[in-house]
Amino acid sequence: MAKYEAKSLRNVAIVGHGGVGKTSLCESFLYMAGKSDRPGRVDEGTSCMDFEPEEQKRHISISAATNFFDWEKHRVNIIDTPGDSNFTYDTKNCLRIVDGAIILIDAVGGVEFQTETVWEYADEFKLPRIIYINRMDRERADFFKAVESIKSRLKIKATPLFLPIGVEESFKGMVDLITMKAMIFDDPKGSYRLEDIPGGMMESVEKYREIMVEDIAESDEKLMDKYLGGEELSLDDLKSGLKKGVLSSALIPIVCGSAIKNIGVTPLTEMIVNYLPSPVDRGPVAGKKPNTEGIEKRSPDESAPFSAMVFKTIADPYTGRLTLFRVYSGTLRSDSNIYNVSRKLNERFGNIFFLEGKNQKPAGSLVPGDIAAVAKLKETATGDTICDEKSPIVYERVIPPLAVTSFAVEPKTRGDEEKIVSSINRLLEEDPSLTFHRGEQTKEMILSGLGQVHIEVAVEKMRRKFSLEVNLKTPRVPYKETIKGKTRVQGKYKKQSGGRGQYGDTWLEIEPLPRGEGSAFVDRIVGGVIPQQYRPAVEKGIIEAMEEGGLAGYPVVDVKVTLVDGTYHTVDSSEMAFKIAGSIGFKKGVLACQPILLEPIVNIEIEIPDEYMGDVIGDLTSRRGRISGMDTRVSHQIVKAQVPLAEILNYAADLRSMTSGRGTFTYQHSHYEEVPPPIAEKIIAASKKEG
Ligand SMILES: Nc1nc2c(ncn2[C@@H]2O[C@H](COP(=O)(O)OP(=O)(O)OP(=O)(O)O)[C@@H](O)[C@H]2O)c(=O)[nH]1
Ligand SMILES: [Mg+2]
Repeated sequence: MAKYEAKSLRNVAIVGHGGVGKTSLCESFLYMAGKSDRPGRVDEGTSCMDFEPEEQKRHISISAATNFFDWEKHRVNIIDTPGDSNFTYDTKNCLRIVDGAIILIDAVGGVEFQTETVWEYADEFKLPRIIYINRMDRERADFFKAVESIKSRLKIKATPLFLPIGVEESFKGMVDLITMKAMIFDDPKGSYRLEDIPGGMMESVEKYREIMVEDIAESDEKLMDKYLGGEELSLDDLKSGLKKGVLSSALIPIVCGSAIKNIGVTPLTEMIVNYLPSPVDRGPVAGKKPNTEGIEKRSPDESAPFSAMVFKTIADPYTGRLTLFRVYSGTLRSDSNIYNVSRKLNERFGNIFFLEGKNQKPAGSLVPGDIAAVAKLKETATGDTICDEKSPIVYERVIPPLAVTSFAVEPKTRGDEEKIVSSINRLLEEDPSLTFHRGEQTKEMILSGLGQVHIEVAVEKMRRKFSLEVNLKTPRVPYKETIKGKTRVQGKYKKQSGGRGQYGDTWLEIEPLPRGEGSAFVDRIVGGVIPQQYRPAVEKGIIEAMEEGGLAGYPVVDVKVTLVDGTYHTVDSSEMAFKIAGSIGFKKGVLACQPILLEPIVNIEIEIPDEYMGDVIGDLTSRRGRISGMDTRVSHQIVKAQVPLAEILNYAADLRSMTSGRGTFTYQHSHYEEVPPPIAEKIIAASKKEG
C-alpha cells in the first residue's frame, strides 16, 4: 500500500480476560488480510504475536505485541495484549496510546474479572470500543447470556449489531441488523456470502433491530427527532449515527464470531475501519507544558511539532533495547535527534521500523498516529514523552500498579549476585511493574511483582536473556527484638594472663523506649570513673550487640542504655576492652528485661466484588488481621485492615483462589508490634534450629 495519511489509520488494542481468543483474533486478522498463509495457533506455539518462549511454553500472552494489516485503503495497527492480570501494566500502557479498543468476551464465560479491569482502563482513556463476543462455536456458547452479563456486570448499555446464526458446532454466521441480511461464512479465509434472514429468526431480529435503531437515534439529536417523528431512519442515517455514537462512546456495538473458525472477523474489520476513529477523528490530544500545570495540545497534523509517547520497552541482550512509541503529532524520519522531555536529554534515533510480531519492517518516515519502534536508545523508558525540543509537551504516563508479591532471589552459583542486580535492572526497564530492593535487615535481594507468575516469568527471562540461574524463596520476615522491663547490669571484661592484660568494667541501666522510637545511648559517668577516651567504645560495643538480639538473633530496637558507672585499670584498660565490656553488659542485661519479639504490621487494602466480603473478612481474621474500615468503589467493596506481614506472604495466590481471580490488594508497612507468645515461641525455636 502506498503511504497512507493519518485519517486512514486505525490504532486498535485487543483486550479482554485471559484466554478469550485475543491472540487468535489477531492471527485471524492477518490471515484474512492476506498477510499470512495460514493463521498461527497459540496452542501449537506458532502465533506470530506470542513469539516469546515464555509465552509459547504457557500458551498465554505475557507481553503486548504489535502488527498491522491493510484493508480497503486503510492501515490497521493492532496491539495484542496479555489478559493475565500479572501483566496488566503492559495492557494499560497499550490502551493509553490507541484510538479504539476491541473488548473480547467469551461466549461461554461472559464478562469476567479482567474484562472489568480493561473496561475501567478504556473508560479512563475515554476510548471508543467495540465488544466482540468470541468463541461462539464452543459448547455451551450463549450469545444472549453473554450480552446479559455485559449489562449486569459492566453496568452499561451496549447494542448488538448482529445476531448469531446457529450456535456451538453449527454456528455459521450472523444477521446484520443494519442491512438486514444474513452473512454466511463458509470460506476459511473469512469472507461471507449474503442470504436472506432465516425465517425462524425474524421475531428476534425485529426486536433487536428496534432496540439498535433507538440506541443509534439517541446518539444524534437530528436522528432522534426523525425517529420520534415516526420516520424510518435510512441506511446512511444509521451509519452516520453509529459512527457518531461510537466516537463519543455513547454507543457500544456488540459483534460476535469465532476467531478460530474465522467467522465474523471480516465484519469486525469493516466496523474497525468504518466506525472506530482515526487519529484525526479523535482530534487534538492534551498534555502538559513541562514544569507547569498548563495544558498544551497537539493536533494529529503532519505540520505540527513532533510529539510521541513511549508505551513499551523490550530488553534484548544482543540487539540492545527496543523502544515502541506512538506518534501524536508531526513527522519523524530515521536518523534524527529527538528530545526526551521526560528526562531532559537528546536521543539519537537510528532506523525506525514497524513491528510485525517480532519482525521489523523499515518505516522510512512516520505520520501522526503511527506506531513504530526504534533500537538502542540509551535513556528513554516506558511512559516518556519524546518531542520537538523547541515545542515541548509532556503526556501523562501510566503509573505502574503497586507490586504485592515478593520473593527473595538467590543465585544458584555463588558470586553471581552482581550479575543478578544488573540483569534485574535490565528487566525493570522492560517492566516497571516489577520492583527490586535489598532487604535492609535481611540483606536478601527481593524481587516484587503483581503475582507469582509475574516473578516466575521474570526469572525465566533472566535465564534466557542473561544465562543466569536463580532460586526463588519466600522472603524472610524482618522481625525485631525489644524489652519490656528494666535492669541495672554490670558488663565486665578482664583478662590477665601474662604480658599486658585487658580490663574494662561498666555498669549499664537498660530500659524500654516507646515503640518506634529507635534506640538511645546516654553517658552519665561522673567524676571520670571511666575516662572519657573509653566511653565512646562502650557505646560502640552496645550498638554492635544490638544488631543481633539474644532471643532469636534479630536486631534489638526501642531500648535506652545509660552508662552510669564503672572502673578502669591504668595499664590494662583499652578501647577494645571497654567495647567488649559494653557488649557483654548489654547482652546480659537485655535477657533480664523480659525480651520480646516484634513483627511488622502492614496496612492492607483489599478490593473485591460484594459476594466475597464474608469469606475475605473471615480469612483475614484467621490471619490475625484487624479490620479498620470499609468502602465501596463502583461495584466493588474495599476492606481496609492491619495484618502481620508474616501472614500475607502468600496472599496474592490465596486471594486469587478465594475470589476466582477477582480480588486485588495493595499493602504498605505500618509499624511493629509484639508477636503473640505462642507464635513467638515457634519463631525462636526455628531460629535456634537454624543456628
Ligand atoms: N473454540 C474456539 N476456541 C478459540 C477461539 N478463539 C480462541 N480459541 C482458543 O482459546 C484458547 C486461548 O486463545 P488465545 O488466542 O491464546 O487467547 P488470548 O485471549 O490471546 O489469551 P491470553 O493472551 O493468554 O490472555 C486457545 O486454545 C485458542 O485455540 C474460538 O473462536 N473458538
Ligand atoms: Mg494472547
